[in-house]
Amino acid sequence: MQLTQDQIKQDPPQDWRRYFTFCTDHKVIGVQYMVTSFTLYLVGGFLAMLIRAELWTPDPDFFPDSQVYNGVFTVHATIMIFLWLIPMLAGFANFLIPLMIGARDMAFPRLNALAFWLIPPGAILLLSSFFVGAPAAGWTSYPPLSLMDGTAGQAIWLASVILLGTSSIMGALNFITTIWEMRIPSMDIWRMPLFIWAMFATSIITLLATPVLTGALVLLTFDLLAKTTFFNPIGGGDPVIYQHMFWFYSHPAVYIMVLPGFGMISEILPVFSRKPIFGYRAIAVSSMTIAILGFIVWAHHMFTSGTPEWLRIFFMITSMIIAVPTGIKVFSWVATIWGGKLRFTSAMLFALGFLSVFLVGGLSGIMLASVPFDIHVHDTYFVVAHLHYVLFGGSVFAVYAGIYYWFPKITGRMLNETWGKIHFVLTFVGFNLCFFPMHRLGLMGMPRRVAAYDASFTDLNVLIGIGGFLLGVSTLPFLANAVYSWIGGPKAPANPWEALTLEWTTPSPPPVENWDVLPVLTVGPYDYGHEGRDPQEIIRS
Ligand code: HEM
Ligand SMILES: [Cu+2]
Repeated sequence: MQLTQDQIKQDPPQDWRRYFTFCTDHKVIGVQYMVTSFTLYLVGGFLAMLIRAELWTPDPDFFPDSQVYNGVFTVHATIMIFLWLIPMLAGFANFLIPLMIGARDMAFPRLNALAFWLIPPGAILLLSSFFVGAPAAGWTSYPPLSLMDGTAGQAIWLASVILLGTSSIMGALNFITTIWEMRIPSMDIWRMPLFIWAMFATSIITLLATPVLTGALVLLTFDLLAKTTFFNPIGGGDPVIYQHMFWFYSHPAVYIMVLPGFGMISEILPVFSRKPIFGYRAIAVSSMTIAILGFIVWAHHMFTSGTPEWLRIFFMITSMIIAVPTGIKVFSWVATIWGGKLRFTSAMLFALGFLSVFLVGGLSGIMLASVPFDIHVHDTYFVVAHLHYVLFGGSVFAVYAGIYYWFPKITGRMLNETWGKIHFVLTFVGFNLCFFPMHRLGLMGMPRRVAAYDASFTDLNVLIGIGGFLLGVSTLPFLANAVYSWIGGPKAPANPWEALTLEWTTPSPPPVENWDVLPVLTVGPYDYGHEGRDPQEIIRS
């Protein structure tokens, strides 16, 4: 069929202006996601500084109105989950999936652009809630608390999260279809890079779990605005049903936030160890196992919600079992670096940092999975310590590792390694100083989500505050490095780290449609150190 002039698309602008358009190039969309979500990370981080300022002293003096404090931590958490980690990882997925599987774009480019363009309105909505009284019921938004006061802020929160959930469902559809249908013919599933396996598992979770959250939030919206009583006990509703629906999404969602990070770590460790990944199939299969098991552990968040004994035992056992596939990964990563020729680049440092701190979060997770222990520390700072060890120590460290690793491919420029290392040290020290003492604070009995606390907790809170502010400062060298390098850093070659996955076979940054001639798969993704296969060997011979 002959295309009419109207149907032939106008060439989109090729300079920076394309980032502000409804562009369908997966690489542009990837960068749009990453830059937007990083900006929101700074906003969420600023709110975290406000939280630490309030908790510097036992009295509610920084925010004399504690409801404002409640709004600050609610919006902080909502941003960190729905506007920073989930979209940031979607950004990596967008940029990398087609490049790693030898495709020219995503399966549904326009749906892809639409998914991104739902994020800015979601963000603006959420932040605008501060003008009408921010939502104050926590990121979990449990009824009846969320139905009590501050209707406008709560309604805005609901609209925003429903919008963002819709965006991630669209993204997941695209990722699954692209991975399944668009690999170059020579790439069977056992030659897919592990990041691709991880994104496949993640997208299945997103597709199955997010609609349940949306359902719960729509019903909550009715309760809030139309005064129905699905969850409101005053009219005979059941608030615990909301908790089940919420956690049916939100436990799997922790894997939505960490599986892509696992995938990135599996790419980075072999490159900087010059060794094949240990246990490729075990890592791939464990991602799928986590995706399945992740759906039968949710009620471990509800051990104190009056759940019957048999149910608690069931969820305690399944929660402990999920540590097995996670442990398989950690074991494989350690075995990968064991005896390798390690190169301590910034990406590698963040990957190793990830390994050490994520392990702590995994262990406190197993502790929390035990019903008697959880009843003791539920809703204390111990939980806050655990979730930051897995979400910051896990996901954020992995995101930084990924940024240092793929920045040359994305921007065509190298980041400064010295500043990268300074960034790593500040982050690692600040992180542990901020979040490790929270374990102790929780065991001592300090409740989470409060602006005022008993004076006996002051010393630890000051220490945590210092760590928190250090963590805030640690972002600055990164920010300066990223901006400066993007504008004027040294030009990046196609394959600066001598890696074997397909994204490194095209120039940095890759051209529109990725390759002039599609690459041919000649080596496996992790064939490092094999005679004649490792690019380093090839260069030497
Ligand atoms: C070994 C695996 C894990 C187990 C057994 C586990 C167990 C638990 C349990 C039982 C709680 C509830 C604590 C309470 O409220 O009393 C919890 C909270 C939490 N976990 Fe994990 N966890 C694990 C891994 C993870 C991972 C990988 C992430 C994220 C990447 C994560 C993120 C969270 C979050 C965000 C919360 C707090 C939820 C809230 O109340 O806001 N966990 N975990
Ligand atoms: Cu959970």
